[in-house]
Amino acid sequence: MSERMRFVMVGGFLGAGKTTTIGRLARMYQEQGRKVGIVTNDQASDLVDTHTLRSQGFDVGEVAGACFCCNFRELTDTVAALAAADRPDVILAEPVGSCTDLVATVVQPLRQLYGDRFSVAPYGVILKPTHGLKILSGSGGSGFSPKAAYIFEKQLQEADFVLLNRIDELTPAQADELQQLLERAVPGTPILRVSARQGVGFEALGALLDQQGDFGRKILDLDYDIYAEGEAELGWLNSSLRVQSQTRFPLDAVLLGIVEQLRLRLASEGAETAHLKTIGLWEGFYGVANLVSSDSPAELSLPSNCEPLSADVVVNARVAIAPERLRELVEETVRQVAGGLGVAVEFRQTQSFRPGRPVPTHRFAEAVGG
Ligand SMILES: Nc1nc2c(ncn2[C@@H]2O[C@H](COP(=O)(O)OP(=O)(O)OP(=O)(O)O)[C@@H](O)[C@H]2O)c(=O)[nH]1
Ligand SMILES: [Mg+2]
Repeated sequence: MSERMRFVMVGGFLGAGKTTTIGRLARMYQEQGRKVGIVTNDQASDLVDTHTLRSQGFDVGEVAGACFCCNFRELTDTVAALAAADRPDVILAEPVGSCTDLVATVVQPLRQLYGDRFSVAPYGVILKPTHGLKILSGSGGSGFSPKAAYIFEKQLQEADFVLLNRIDELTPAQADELQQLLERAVPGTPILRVSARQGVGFEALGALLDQQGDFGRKILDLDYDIYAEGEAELGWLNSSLRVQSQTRFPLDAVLLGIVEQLRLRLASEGAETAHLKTIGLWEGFYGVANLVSSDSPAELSLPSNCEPLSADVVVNARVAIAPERLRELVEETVRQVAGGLGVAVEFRQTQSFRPGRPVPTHRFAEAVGG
């Protein structure tokens, strides 16, 4: 057992593929005989990602209610709780997808305050092709305002390396175009093409993450006013509910139906989706449906293939729309989809809001090495 835990944080915009990447990395580390703990993060409680990763059998701690940078203490407490239960060799951490400045507010504080406990891996950021193409080409029409696009670009600028994800669905020409845009946006930053879904490029990713050296030092020059305003343009919603019926119903149809119907409603309001995801859970079965932009299809990314009498469902939505409107649309859609399948809905808890201004616990303007 090495004396320090390896801390691997994987960043990237909302819906870029962080949770998928972390799940795959966790399996890879386990196959190498390394014990893994995962930390998820959100501005609110009821996280689809925590359920998704726990359902895969991983030990997951959750920092809910504020991002890692603004609740740094809870990040280290959550890691300590994982370590007390069954000390991991590797901690995989997923920050909120609208967060940036993570090198100054998480990587450097871990190095400078907790260097005895953690050895921090190079910081990789995932590029989301759908919005990346529009934002990096400057062609406009990403569906997000320039302030939200600013966050997207800043996230890439602090990366030690960038992962060009979803190459399974990009043509070679599209991948080349994105690579060129990235080379212009973040010159000198290594770029690795991956498919988190299929595992393409993960051996190379593992090697990048295992590197020792002078990483995690790219402290951003960041305008916190623009950052805060960009983040606040997103409507945020986390909702947990229960669905049940007298007769068995296809859980996947509920999940996909919710995402597909919301896709149509949000499109008719001209509201760009950053990530809309829903998980359904029933007795060890689970299914997940997602939408990652207005111009991609709703997708059942993990089918549950089950027909229960009841299930717990969690919906997380991050959309450029007023949070009150987002809540109405989600509630109407869930009732409509469930009703169409003869399923009753009980909403348990819903939080919807605009993220508040980020106020980091620590911000180190001077970097130290690994
Ligand atoms: N085709 C394809 N889909 C992918 C790939 N990686 C992720 N996805 C899908 O993209 C969607 C978003 O993936 P997540 O891993 O949940 O993204 P995330 O960055 O964790 O999202 P947030 O936590 O909401 O910021 C899901 O439907 C995934 O199945 C990939 O390599 N190829
Ligand atoms: Mg995630």
